[in-house]
Amino acid sequence: MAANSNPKLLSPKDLALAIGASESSLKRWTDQGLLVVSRTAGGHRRIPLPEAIRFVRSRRLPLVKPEILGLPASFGVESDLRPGEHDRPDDVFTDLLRAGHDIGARNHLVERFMRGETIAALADGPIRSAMRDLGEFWKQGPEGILIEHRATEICAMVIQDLRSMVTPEQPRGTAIGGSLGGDPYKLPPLIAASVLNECGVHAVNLGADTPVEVLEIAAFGPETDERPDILWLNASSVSDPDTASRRIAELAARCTNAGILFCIGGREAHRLELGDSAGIVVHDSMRAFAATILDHLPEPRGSRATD
Ligand code: B12
Repeated sequence: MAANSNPKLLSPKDLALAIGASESSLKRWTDQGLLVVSRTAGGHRRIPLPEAIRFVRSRRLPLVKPEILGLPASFGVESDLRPGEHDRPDDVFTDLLRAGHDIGARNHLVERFMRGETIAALADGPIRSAMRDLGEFWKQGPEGILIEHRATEICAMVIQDLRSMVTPEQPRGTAIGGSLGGDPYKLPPLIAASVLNECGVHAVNLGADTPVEVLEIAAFGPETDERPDILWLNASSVSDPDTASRRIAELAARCTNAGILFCIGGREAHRLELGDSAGIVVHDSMRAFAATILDHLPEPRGSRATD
């Protein structure tokens, strides 16, 4: 599977401008090994965008010119809904989604991400709790369905944005996955792929409604030049638990024999009868998933995702 081999490169001057620091501070940090740089043919320092983002997050640096890092120029601008109205930041996010405030919702999550929260933590926290609350509205009719659908699309957009910031330059492994056949839920597989990226893994997301046979072809088919290291499956909606359980158990056994880590999770994963097969790891949170992945991978050369 091809990795993203061409990330955006920043000069020390670019990054210095983005965080309002001096160029000499930047050079000192690179000399101290705090910031990993590559060199141009002429010997000039260049900082891959994911490394710049890791550095800013790890030191909680302020962003004076967020657009230099590819973040929205409106980043950090206060939304219409004042956080002071709530005790819990997760409730602010729910209100932003409920109001269809896409820019505000994006800024809210991107800011928390830049302050060090992982995508896994944001998924288990504000995203999960907002979608659970907003998921009660569909029962009230079309307006509730509007809120639910719009919130799903806003979350998908923000997760894509976050994902683009953690796409690994030199992946430590490859993964493929999606939601079960008949399962319409798109956020869990998108989040799982993003969490894998955040763990340094190149991930191909096949999205909602992916029959088990399709995953099998993706991992073992004749067209597959390289087997993935990890295969993940989301089971948010299981229509025929018996058939699904049998197929999943077969695929998991095949993965185990081939040395592929098989992971499953989702709201309805508990409905599957997967037996005690040693190869099946069932997760109920993205943080637990990240822990399994990091445990499975060889130690990274640089730093790892923080929580
Ligand atoms: C958005 C939504 C939809 C959308 C989905 C759009 C899309 N393309 O994704 C649509 C409109 C299709 C839909 C349809 C339906 N829905 Co719906 N839906 C939701 C809603 C509001 C959000 C789901 C979501 O994305 N959550 C965000 C994710 C991130 O959270 P999560 O699923 O909890 O996942 C977390 C963990 O489980 C874990 N995890 C999940 N998957 C995985 C995978 C891996 C590998 C790992 C490691 C971890 C992991 O990590 C996540 C983060 O912590 C939920 C409410 C809720 N409580 O979730 C209702 C909800 C699930 N839906 C519900 C219902 C009733 C339906 C319908 C029957 C409505 C209808 N009458 O048509 C249909 C059924 C569709 C089907 N075939 O199953 C009910 C289910 C009730 C029940 N019986 O349990 C809920 C709970 C709403 C409610 N309170 O009534 N739905």
